[in-house]
Amino acid sequence: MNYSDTKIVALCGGIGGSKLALGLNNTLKQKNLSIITNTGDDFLYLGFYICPDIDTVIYTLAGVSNPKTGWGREDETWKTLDVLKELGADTWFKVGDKDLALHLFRSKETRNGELLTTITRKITKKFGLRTNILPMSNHTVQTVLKTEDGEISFQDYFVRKKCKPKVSKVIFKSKNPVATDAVKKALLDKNLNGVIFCPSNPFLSIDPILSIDGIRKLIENHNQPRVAISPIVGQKSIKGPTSKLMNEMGIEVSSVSIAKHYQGLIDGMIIDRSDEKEAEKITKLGIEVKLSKIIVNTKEEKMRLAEESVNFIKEIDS
Ligand code: FO1
Repeated sequence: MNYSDTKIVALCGGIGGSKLALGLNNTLKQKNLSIITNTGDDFLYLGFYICPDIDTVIYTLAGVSNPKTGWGREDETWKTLDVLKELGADTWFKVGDKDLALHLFRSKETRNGELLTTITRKITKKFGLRTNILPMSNHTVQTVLKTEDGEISFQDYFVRKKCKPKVSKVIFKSKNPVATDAVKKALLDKNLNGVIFCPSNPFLSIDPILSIDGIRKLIENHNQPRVAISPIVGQKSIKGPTSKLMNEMGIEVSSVSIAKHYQGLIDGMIIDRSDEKEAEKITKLGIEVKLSKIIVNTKEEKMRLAEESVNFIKEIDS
């Protein structure tokens, strides 16, 4: 199929979602792909402004990400962190030297009064990408987990506490954040073919994006097909703590639960072939189902899943 005129908006978190984002980036014309990225994980660490999901998407698409961790950069050195440790700083969050340069740049630009959207555009271009990587908001939205140990901010939960505390609820703290002009423009584009929900954690990575009223409404009322790729195969998450979190919040771990979670926001869902038995229940929710192999590791598999997602959008549209 020819994808040269296909325009897509994708919603994406970090490592899991960026695999599909990479496939889309290699399938479509970069300028025709907009990736609305979660910023609920952003935080200030040792004075640096860190946006892990934006950076993971940029590094992945630019081909410079660390293949072992999925976050940070390949061929990294850790001299600054070592010295910070010697100075007695609490270095629980591993920031390499090259990665640090990006955080320094973003922190400086922020102090100069630039918006996160503008800073991200500058960084994206410097990494040789024409893709529209769009922070979900220019305002602070903080993902906080209500746990047995009290309220914990996202990175404290995810990295410092290794996702161990039992979670009862996920909340997004913000002062009425609004959708950015760039996000609105991407979603309102008359030539847009559809919206893709990457297989990121729905509760920790996609919900923060949807917590912004303007974005949720634009997706809810969209007249082009919206398709999600399930982050669950069988009773397990493909990546990260999705299934642990679902169990703790009393949600059955299955693609059907993900479909229910996104009901009203999506027209179609791609689930793993091994979950074929779930298809009927999802169809009954008014959501079309496509079966595929959704665990993707190689570049070819990521492109194949990206093509299937776009083809699914075109099938729903026809
Ligand atoms: N994740 C970890 O598990 N440990 C780390 O020390 C760590 C450092 C880090 C530095 C920069 C960056 O952009 C991401 C980093 N991550 C680390 C990943 C990050 O915490 C998560 O991937 C996301 O926030 C969840 O999507």
